[in-house]
Amino acid sequence: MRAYLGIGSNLGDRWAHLRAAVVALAGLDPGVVVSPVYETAPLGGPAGQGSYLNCVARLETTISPTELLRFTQGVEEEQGRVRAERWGPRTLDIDVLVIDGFQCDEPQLVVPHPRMHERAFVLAPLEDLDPSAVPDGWRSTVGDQGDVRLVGALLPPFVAHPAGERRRDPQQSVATSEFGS
Ligand code: A4P
Ligand code: MG
Repeated sequence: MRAYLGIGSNLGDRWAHLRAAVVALAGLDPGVVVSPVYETAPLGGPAGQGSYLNCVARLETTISPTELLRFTQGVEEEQGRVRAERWGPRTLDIDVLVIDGFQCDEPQLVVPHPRMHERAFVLAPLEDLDPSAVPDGWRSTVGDQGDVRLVGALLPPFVAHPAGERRRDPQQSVATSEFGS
């Protein structure tokens, strides 16, 4: 199945947390594709929390939606995610936005993500990645895009293995390929 994931961080080394998320997702699909990265004003949560870095990833996987959620929650925990309060600052948040051909409305998994249509920090990178994934009219409902600023990009954390197999290379950190503030 093809899944779109929203990735956000507003605590600690935000670039490192996004990078770790993409490296982990690449373990599921070496062909994972990632949008540019946006710096975005926090929506909701406690006053005074820092701005977010947000991006969107697209991947193909054979695991189920529930297994994908469990996987992304494990990645959040690996990055030191602490769930103190809803919409509070977080090292890493990975939301399941859309899964092609799949809908679900269970407490633990609502897909498509019920708030994505009103969030420029989701729709701007999603449209960069795949305009066809944004239903007609959604962008116009977001209104002012001023709280969303393009700041950089993560490049794929993979190198071709000599035997032709693609695998993770810890020496080839995506940090070397990033730009942004
Ligand atoms: N859950 C249900 N559906 C999903 C889904 N599609 N993807 C459940 C992921 N999780 C889903 O999530 C709470 C519960 O939602 C989980 O138990 C899961 O089973 P959480 O990650 O523990 O808590 P949360 O993220 O604080 O809550 P929530 O409601 O998911 O918040 P949102 O809607 O993700 O908003 N501002 C900016 N600028 N950028 C951001 O990225 N993110 C949020 C979080 C708020 N403000 C933001 C940003
Ligand atoms: Mg979340």
